[in-house]
Amino acid sequence: MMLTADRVVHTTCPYCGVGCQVDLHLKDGVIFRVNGRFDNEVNYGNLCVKGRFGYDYVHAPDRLRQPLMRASRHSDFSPTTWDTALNTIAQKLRHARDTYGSDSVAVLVSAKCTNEENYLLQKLTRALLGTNNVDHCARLCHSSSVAGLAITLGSGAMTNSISDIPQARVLLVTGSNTTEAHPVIALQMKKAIVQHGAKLILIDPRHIGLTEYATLHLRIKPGSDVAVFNAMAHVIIREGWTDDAFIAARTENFDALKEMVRNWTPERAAAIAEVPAAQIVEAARLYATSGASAIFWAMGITQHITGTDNVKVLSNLALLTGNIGRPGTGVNPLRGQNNVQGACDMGGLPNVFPGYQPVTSPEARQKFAQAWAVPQERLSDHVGLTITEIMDHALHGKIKAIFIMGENPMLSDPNLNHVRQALQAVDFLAVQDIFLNETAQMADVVLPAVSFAEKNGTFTNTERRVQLVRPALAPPGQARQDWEIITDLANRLGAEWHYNSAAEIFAEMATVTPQYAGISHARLEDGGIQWPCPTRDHPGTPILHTVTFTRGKGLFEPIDYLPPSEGVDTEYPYILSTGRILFHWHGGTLSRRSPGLDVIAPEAEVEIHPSDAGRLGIAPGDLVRVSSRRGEVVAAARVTRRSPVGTVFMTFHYAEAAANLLTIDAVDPIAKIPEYKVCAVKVERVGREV
Ligand SMILES: Nc1nc2c(c(=O)[nH]1)N[C@H]1C(S)=C(S)[C@@H](COP(=O)(O)OP(=O)(O)OC[C@H]3O[C@@H](n4cnc5c(=O)[nH]c(N)nc54)[C@H](O)[C@@H]3O)O[C@H]1N2
Ligand SMILES: Nc1nc2c(c(=O)[nH]1)N[C@H]1C(S)=C(S)[C@@H](COP(=O)(O)OP(=O)(O)OC[C@H]3O[C@@H](n4cnc5c(=O)[nH]c(N)nc54)[C@H](O)[C@@H]3O)O[C@H]1N2
Ligand code: SF4
Ligand SMILES: [Mo]
Repeated sequence: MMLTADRVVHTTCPYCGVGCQVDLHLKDGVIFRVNGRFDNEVNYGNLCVKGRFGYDYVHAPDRLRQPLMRASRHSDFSPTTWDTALNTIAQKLRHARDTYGSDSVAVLVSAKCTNEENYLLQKLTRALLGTNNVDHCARLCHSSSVAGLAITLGSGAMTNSISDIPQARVLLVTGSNTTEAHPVIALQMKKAIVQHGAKLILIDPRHIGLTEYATLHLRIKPGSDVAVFNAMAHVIIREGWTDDAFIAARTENFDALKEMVRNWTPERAAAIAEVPAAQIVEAARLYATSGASAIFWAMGITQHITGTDNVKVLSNLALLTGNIGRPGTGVNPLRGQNNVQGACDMGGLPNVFPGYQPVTSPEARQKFAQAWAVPQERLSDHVGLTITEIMDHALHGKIKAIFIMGENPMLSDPNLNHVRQALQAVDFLAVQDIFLNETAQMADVVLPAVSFAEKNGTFTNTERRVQLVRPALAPPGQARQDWEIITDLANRLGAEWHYNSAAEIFAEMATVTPQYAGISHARLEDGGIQWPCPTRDHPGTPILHTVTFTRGKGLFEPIDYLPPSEGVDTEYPYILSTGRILFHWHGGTLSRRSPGLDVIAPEAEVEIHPSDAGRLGIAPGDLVRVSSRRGEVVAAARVTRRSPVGTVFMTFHYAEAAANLLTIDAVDPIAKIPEYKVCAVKVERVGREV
């Protein structure tokens, strides 16, 4: 029987940075069907399995419905009133600020929350707590893309649009398992290849979905990217495949790059990356000579101690060949969370106000002090701490209180035993979430917020497109809008904020954020707009850097190769690589509460190559213990050629076999992103699954 909907609500998918437009079909207050919308240039009617079947979490019986508090970390949570919960948080934050100084407090904003919510929470942190200790999961994700591209081009976002992908002649996809992590973008890639004859160069250690579509797949050793891309630059210069007019007109520092890559022969890189030199030459030829080549990357590039370096060497390739600023080209970091682009744009980072205006700039501080009606001395003039630094400082007693909105470091940060100690060490931890996630379970106070389906606001997708989120349901129990909670807390910290709606918050944000200046909720009713959008009549910007770069000239950065922080040895002889599968989302808080998804991938697996499995006496389905210098987990063996010999792969989707107990907290020196993609482990068979 076909159900007829009481109501259909047009909104934005809450999972990934593609930002698919969906219609939620509601019957008796339940989302019973979800369709992709055709009236946009993001998903053209398509959705992936999460966007179509991943919504049960909204109706989950264990949604947070009332504020929770406990007397001590050893006692159980009890329900409390909003008044008591918010007064307690305000009192504890004020106490830490006034006793130990503003920089003893840290706040995590949320890439799952709206622009409006993130704008308000960073404003609270800066204007009322007086610290720049505000960060979020972008640190763990594309901080190296933002840092690397800010240096080479002047701005760190995806340069081109999703709709532009079929115009590329060559796609260079590296460190992105696009079919599983950005499935609807992968459809555009397949369209370019299958319908328009584009060629795909895939550079990735693992055999992934896109391998079937690749002209060339370089299965490089994890962590060898700089060597490979330097060698491609070497070949491009040696063979005269450079775009000399572009280099002369639009770039600087070419001679230094030329000098650096002179000795990076394909043979030298081949020895490090363990791929044939001829493949590197062929990749360079295809990329440089197509006329329109676009680069796409994600975590395989960014999550290394050389993450920023990896991004810079990719940027070098685009600048060498003039593959930027035109349709079908560009440097395209595929952003992960639904609103991680927006959370960065809103200043949810320790070094910048909204719109990437540096906290160290006196002019910027003056501007924001005026806009926020606070004395300029209140706004801290130094860069705050990153997530990874916040945890270190907590452990050493320098961070006393942490407020976390919509993030789950107890599953997503590296080296979880260290994170647990850090969160246990703080005097006060408050969490604002829609579930009692692993981090909330350690908190003193937990505030119930509402999900995307119960709220109004905007998300900014990976191609910088700002899109509306519209409410379909009433909040469960006493749960409140994230922006209302933040406003209420701000007022208990001494502010006098009077916001009546998300649209009003957006309007204030747009006055201080140049990229968003021309956008309003009213304009977005007709469809998303890509920033920069400086004025009310500006149509938005589908391609960045068409005439000049944000920094003026594009900067070549000569970079040398460095190996990963932890090499394998006789005790820990395998490389552990971690990442994602199609059906689950990060720590599983949302996707594992959606039976339609969980039933397909119910348990943690360790991908291991048949020759390694054979040597270790492991059969498919056996339980294996994976251990590193930091911890151990037990999961089922999946014997497969997907991962190369010597590398095992795990997802971090399963709390009961949390991969981040194993990962290393070594970070990139500039972006401070952890090296999730390489650490050393040992693997042992522990028995047979029952
Ligand atoms: N289903 C699903 N989709 C998601 C998410 C999710 O949890 N589940 N999360 C979202 C988020 S926040 C993000 S950031 C994105 C991430 O999207 P991806 O980065 O595509 O996801 P990962 O699984 O981390 O895949 C990284 C890829 O890098 C490769 N790789 C590993 N090491 C190296 C290396 O040293 N060099 C190179 N060149 N490649 C390497 C891996 O083999 C893998 O193919 O996905 C988003 N989409
Ligand atoms: N080993 C390993 N670890 C990794 C990675 C990896 O590749 N390997 N990738 C890293 C990357 S790229 C990322 S982005 C991080 C992701 O790390 P997290 O951001 O910590 O992961 P999520 O599980 O998405 O957490 C989101 C939280 O937001 C809550 N939430 C959802 N909607 C709302 C809302 O509307 N309001 C509020 N208040 N809360 C809400 C959810 O319940 C959940 O608790 O993980 C990182 N960790
Ligand atoms: S591709 Fe991303 S935005 Fe689109 S339906 Fe899937 S999870 Fe949602
Ligand atoms: Mo991410």
